[in-house]
Amino acid sequence: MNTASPRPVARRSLFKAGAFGAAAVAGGLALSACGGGSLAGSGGGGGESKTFKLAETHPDDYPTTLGDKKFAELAEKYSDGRIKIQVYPNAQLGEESDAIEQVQMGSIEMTRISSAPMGEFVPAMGLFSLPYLFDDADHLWRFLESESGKKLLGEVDGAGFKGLGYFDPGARSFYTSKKPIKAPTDVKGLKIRVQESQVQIDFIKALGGSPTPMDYGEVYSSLQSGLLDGAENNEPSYLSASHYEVAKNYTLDRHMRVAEVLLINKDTWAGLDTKDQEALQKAADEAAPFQREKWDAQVETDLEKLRGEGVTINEISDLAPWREATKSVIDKHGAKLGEYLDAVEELRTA
Ligand code: GTR
Repeated sequence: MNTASPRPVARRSLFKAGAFGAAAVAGGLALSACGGGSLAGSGGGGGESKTFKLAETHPDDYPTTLGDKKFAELAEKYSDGRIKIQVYPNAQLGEESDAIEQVQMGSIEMTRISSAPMGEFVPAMGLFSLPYLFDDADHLWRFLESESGKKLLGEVDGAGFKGLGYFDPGARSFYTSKKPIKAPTDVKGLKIRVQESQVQIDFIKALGGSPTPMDYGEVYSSLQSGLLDGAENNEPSYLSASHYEVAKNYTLDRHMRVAEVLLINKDTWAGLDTKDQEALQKAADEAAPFQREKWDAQVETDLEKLRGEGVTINEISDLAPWREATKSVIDKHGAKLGEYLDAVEELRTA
C-alpha cells in the first residue's frame, strides 16, 4: 500500500558521505521499490487488526520509551484492540536517520524521533536546534501546544509523514573528556559530536569548535578512543548511554530543547479509517503528558546519579556571552523561520 514516491532521501548524504551511507539509502530504496515493510500492518480499516512497528533509539526504561509504550497501550485500548503497536527500543530498527527514512518509505510505520535530524527532511523542524531559544521547559511547551507548534508539526506532512505529537526533550548541554567547558571560548578547537543537523554544525562552528555529525550509537566509543573531545545531550541520555564514563565534565548551559516527535508514515495514516485515526490521535495526546511527568521525575534523579558517579557539573548562570557568540546561527537559519520565531518570542512570558 505504500508507494515508492520520489520523496527526498538525499539530505542524509550531507552527513553520511561514503559507501555506508550510499548503501543504506540504496538498500532502503530497494526495499521500498518491492513494496517492502510490514504490510501486515497497513490494511485499510474495515475492522481488521493491524500491527505497527515503532522505532525508538533509547533503552526500555528511558522516558521517551515509556511514552511510546503508553501510546501503544492507549492506541490498543481506544481502537478496541484493532491497532497493536510494537515498540522496538535500543535502535533495534536502525539509528535515527535510518529510522526516519524507513518511516518515510513505509518499511517501518512509526518512530519517536528527535526534531534535530528531522530538520534535514523538514527544514522548519530546525527551529528547535537554534541555540538558547527557549528559556525553560514551560516556554517550550507553551510553544509546542500553541497553534504555531501544531502548525510546525503539520509541516512533516509534505515529507511523507503525519505528526502525532511531541514529547519532552529536556535540554542539551555539553560534556567533555578532558578540559571542562566553562566559557564559550573553551569550545574552540574541540571535536564535538552533533546530531545530524546543519543548524547544530553551524552552532559548534560559531563557537570555534569542530562539529562531527555522528550516529548516537557511535558516540561512546568515539569519546573513548579520542576521536571526539566531547558531545552534548540531556541528563537521561548522558547517563543511560554511559557517556559520562568517558566524558566526566558536564556543563549545564542547556543550549537546545530539540522537541521529540511522534511520527507515522503518511500512507499508513491515510489507510486508516476515521475511527482508528481518532483512536491513535487520542492515544498520542494522552501519552504526551504522561511522558513529560516521567521526564521531569527522571532528570532530577539522573543528575544526582551523575554526581554520585564522579561527574563534575558546571552550572552556567550567565548565558549572555553564549548567546552573543552564536548569534550568527539564529541570523542564518532563523531567517526562514520567521513566523515560528515570532511565536516563540510572544510566548516567552506566560
Ligand atoms: C537524545 C534524543 C535521541 C537522539 C539523541 C542523539 O536526546 O532523545 O532521540 O537524537 O539525543 O543525540 O542522537
